[in-house]
Amino acid sequence: MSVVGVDLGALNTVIAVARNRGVDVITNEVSNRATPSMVGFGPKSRYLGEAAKTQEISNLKNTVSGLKRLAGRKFNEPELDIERQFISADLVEARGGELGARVKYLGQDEVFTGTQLIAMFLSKVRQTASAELKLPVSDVVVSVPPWFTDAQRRSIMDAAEIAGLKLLRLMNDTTATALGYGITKTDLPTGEEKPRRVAFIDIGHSNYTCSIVAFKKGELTVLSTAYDRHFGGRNFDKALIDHFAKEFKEKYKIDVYTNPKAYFRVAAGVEKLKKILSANAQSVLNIESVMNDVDASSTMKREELEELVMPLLSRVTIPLEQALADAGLSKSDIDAIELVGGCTRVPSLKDKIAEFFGKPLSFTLNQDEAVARGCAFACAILSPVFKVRDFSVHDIVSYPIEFTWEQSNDIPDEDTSLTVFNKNNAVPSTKILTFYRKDPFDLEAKYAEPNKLPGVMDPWIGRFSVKGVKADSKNDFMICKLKARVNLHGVLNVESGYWVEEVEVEEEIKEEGDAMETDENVKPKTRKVKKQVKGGDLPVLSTTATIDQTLKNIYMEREIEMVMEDKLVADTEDRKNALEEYIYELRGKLDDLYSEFASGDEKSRLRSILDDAENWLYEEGEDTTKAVYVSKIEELRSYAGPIAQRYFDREEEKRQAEIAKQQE
Ligand code: ATP
Ligand code: K
Ligand code: MG
Repeated sequence: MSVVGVDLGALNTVIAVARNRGVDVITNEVSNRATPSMVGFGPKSRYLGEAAKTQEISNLKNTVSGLKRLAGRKFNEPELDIERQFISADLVEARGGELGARVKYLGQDEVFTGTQLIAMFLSKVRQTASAELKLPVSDVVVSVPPWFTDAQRRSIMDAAEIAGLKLLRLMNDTTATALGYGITKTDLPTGEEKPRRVAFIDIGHSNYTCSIVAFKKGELTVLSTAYDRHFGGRNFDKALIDHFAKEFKEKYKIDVYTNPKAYFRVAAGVEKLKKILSANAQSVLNIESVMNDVDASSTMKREELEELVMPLLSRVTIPLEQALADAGLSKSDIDAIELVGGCTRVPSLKDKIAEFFGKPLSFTLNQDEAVARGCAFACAILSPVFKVRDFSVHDIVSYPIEFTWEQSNDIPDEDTSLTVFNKNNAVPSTKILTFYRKDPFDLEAKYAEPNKLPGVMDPWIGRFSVKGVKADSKNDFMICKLKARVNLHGVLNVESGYWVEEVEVEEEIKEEGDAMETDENVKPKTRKVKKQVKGGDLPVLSTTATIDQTLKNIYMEREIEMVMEDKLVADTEDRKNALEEYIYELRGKLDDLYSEFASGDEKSRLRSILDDAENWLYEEGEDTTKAVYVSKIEELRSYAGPIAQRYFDREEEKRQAEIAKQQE
C-alpha cells in the first residue's frame, strides 16, 4: 500500500510519497515535480494536468484552471466574479445551484460541477502516483487552505471519493508545512521547557496564510491562523497584465482584453517577467504577434513592478498582525519565521515580512514542496502499513460553529442556540450536547459569524434529525445526548446520538487520609448519587453539503467511463504511432538486415505496400480506431513475414554452427 500526500495548489499540484527512507516528491509523465492544476476537454477525450496546460491557449473555453477555488461554491456568490478573472472557461450554474463550468466535451455542451472537475484532476493525480510507484494508490492526505468552510472541505472529500481515493485527512496547508518541519527536528523543547514558536507563512498563486505554531517534542499545536484569500502570484500577474494592456493600447492600438488568446499570452509572458524580476533589477517582455500581427515588446524595472502591486504590498502585514493577536503573542515571542510558496520569492514581500518581525527569515523548507511533504508525513502517520515516529497535530477551527433548534413546548425558557465550537477550538474535537425531549427533533448547524466567512456565503452547515425520541413511562423527558465532532478533515458531523437514564447508585465516600487503613470491621461509608447510564441509541439523520450517495455513485461511474475513454484515445494514439514506426523500421530493414533475403521484385512490391500504408496513415487512416491500426500492423507483418523468416532461418543456422563448433 502506498502513502501519498497531495498539495492541491491553485496553480500547481505537488505529489509526495512516504517511503522507508523518507518522503520524496514524485515526477509526472513529463518529469515535472509539479503538475498544472487544470483540466481540459476535447472532441475525443479530456486533457488532464500537463496535457491541459499544453492545449490551454488553443482551447481556452474548454480549459478549467484554479480548480480548488471552485470547491463547494454556489453559483450566486458575488465573490466568484474574482475567480472569473482568472478562469477562462465559462463558470455557470450546475445542479442544485452549485458552481460549475460549461465546456464542449465529445462534441457536446456539458456542465460539470466544481466537485466533478476536481475529481477529474485528482483521478489524474492518482494515475500519476500509481504509474510512478507501480502500485495502485488509494490512501492520501490532501491539503486545503485553512479558510475552507465545511462545504468547501466536503467538496474536496467528495471529489477524492469520486476519483477512487481514500482520503485519510484533509489538512490545512500551513499545518502540513508545520508537520514536515517538526517531524524532522531532533531538538524540539521537552517537558517544562518553553515551546518553540514558529510563524509559517505561505504565499502561493492565489492566497496567503500565516499560522503560528508551538512545537514540543512529538507534537505541534496551531496557535492561530490568519489569511488573505486574495493575495498571491496571480494578483501580481493581474496587475502586470493591466499595466501592459494599457501600454499596448497606446503603443500599438490593440486591446488584449477583447481577444482571449492575446490576453492569455500576455498572462503567460508577465508570469515569466515577474519571476525574472525576483532575481534581476530589470527585464523585457516580448510577445510575438500577440494580435493583429503586432509583435509587442516592453521592459520593466523591479521598482515599477513594486509600484504596480503597492495595493497588495500594503496589505502584507495584516495577516501577520492578526495571527500574532489571535495567538496572544508579540513579535519577540516568535523564534523563527519559515517561508514557503512560490510567491515568497518576491524580494519586496520578503523585505516587508522581515521588517515586520525585525529578524531574518528562514527558508529551511523546500518552498514548492513543503506542503506536499507534510501531507505525506500525515498520511504515513495515519496509515496502518507504515511505521513512523508519532507526532501529534493539534489544529484549530477557523470559524465559530453554532447549533440551533426549535424550542420544545415543554421547556419554555430553553435557549434555542449555542455556539458549540469557538474559533480556535482544537481540531479534531468532540462535544456532547444534551437535550431534554419527548419527541424527535431537528438540529441545525451553521457558522455563527457569516461575515467572517470567505466572501458572502451561505453559513449553513447541516441539518441533523434525531429519531427515536419519546417520553418515558412517567411522561418524563428523555435525556438525549448528541456527539458533535469536528473531525480530522475539519468538517462537522453529529456522529451519533443516545439517550441516558438517571439512576441512583450507592457510592463509597472516600475519606481523606484513610487510604492506607484496612480495617475490615468498619463498613465503608456510602452516599446516594445520581448517575447517568446509557439507555440506547438514537438514530441521527444528517443532511450536509456532502453529495448524497446515489448521485456520488453516478459521478463515480461517469468518472470511470471518462477514464476509459481517455485511455482508449491514448491507446489508439499509441497504436497509430506504432504503425508509423513499423513502416519506417521495415523500410530500413529492407535496405540492410533483410536486403540479401528478398529478391528485387519482392523488395519493390513491399516498398510500394509500405508507401501505400504511409499515405493511408495521413489520409483515411489519420483518425480511425485502435482495432484498425492494430490490424494494419498485422497486415504489414504478414507481407514482410516470408522475408523475415528467411533472415531468422539464416541466423538460426549460424547459431547452430557456432554451437557445433564449440562442441568439437
Ligand atoms: P495556492 O497556494 O494559492 O493554492 P499554489 O500552491 O499553486 O497556489 P505556489 O506553487 O506556491 O502556488 O506558487 C505559485 C506562484 O508563485 C505563481 O504565481 C508563480 O508565478 C509564483 N512564483 C514562482 N516562482 C516565483 C519567483 N521566482 N518570483 C515570483 N513569483 C514566483
Ligand atoms: K503548490
Ligand atoms: Mg499552495
